[in-house]
Amino acid sequence: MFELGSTRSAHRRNHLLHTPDAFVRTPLPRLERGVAIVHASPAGGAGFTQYTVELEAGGVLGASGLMGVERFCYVVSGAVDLSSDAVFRGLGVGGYAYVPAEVGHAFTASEAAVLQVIERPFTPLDGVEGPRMVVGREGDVAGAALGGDEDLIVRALMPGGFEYDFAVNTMTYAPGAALSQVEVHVMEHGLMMLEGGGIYRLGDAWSPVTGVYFIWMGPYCPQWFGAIGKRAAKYLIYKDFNRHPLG
Ligand code: UGY
Ligand code: MN
Repeated sequence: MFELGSTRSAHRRNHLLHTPDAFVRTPLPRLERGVAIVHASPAGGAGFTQYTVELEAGGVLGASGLMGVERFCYVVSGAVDLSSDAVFRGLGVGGYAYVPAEVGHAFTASEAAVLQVIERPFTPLDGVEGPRMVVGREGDVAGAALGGDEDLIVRALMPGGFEYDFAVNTMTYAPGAALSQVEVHVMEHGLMMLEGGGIYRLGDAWSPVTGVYFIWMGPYCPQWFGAIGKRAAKYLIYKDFNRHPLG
C-alpha cells in the first residue's frame, strides 16, 4: 500500500530496522532463478552481510566466489538441497548449513524456498584447526533456558569451539517473556524475526517488530526485547564471537 512516504524502517549509525514495505529485491551473481533482499552489509555499517534469498523451484544459490568468505544459510520456508563434496537433500524449514570459506557448494530449491544467508570474512586463529562444514536441523538442537528463564529458550545452531568465529542462534520467547537486561556489547547482531512479535529497544528507540522484520545492531547498540501477543515470538540472531576485539 502507498503510505504517503511513511515507513518504520530506519537506518541509524548503530542500527537498522528494515521493514518489509521498504524491501528492494535485487539480482546477485551466482543466484539463478532467485532474488535477494540485502539487509546488512559493509555499505550500511555492518562487518558482515545478511540477506534474504527468494528462490523459485529449481533456483540455485551458488558459492559467492569471494576469497576468504564463509557462509551460513537457514531455511525459512520451502526446501533446498545442498551439494558440496556430499549432497544433503531435503533441508526444510529450520534446516541450516555452515560452509567454510573456499568450499565449493550450491543450494538448489527442490520447491520454492526462502533462505536467510549470512556471510563474513573468516578470521583464522593461530594454532587452531580450520572450521568444518556443519549441516543440521533446528528441531534437533536442544534448547537452553537463557539465564535460567524457561520462557526464553536459546538454540545454538553453530558449534561453540574456537574454530568458528561467529554464532547463530534462535531465541524463542513465551508470550510476555523479555530479555532480563538491556544489553550493550561489542558484538554485532543480524536479526530476522521468524514468528510472533514484540517491542525491540534499539539505542534510544522502542519499535514494534513482527512479520519478517530485520534488525542490524552495531557494536554497543543498547538492545532489549519483550514479546507481546498471545503466541511465542522467535528470531534468528547472528553475532560475531570467539575472537579478540583487536582481531
Ligand atoms: O546473544 C545475544 O547477545 C542476545 N541475547 N541478544 C539479543 O537477543 N538482542
Ligand atoms: Mn545481544
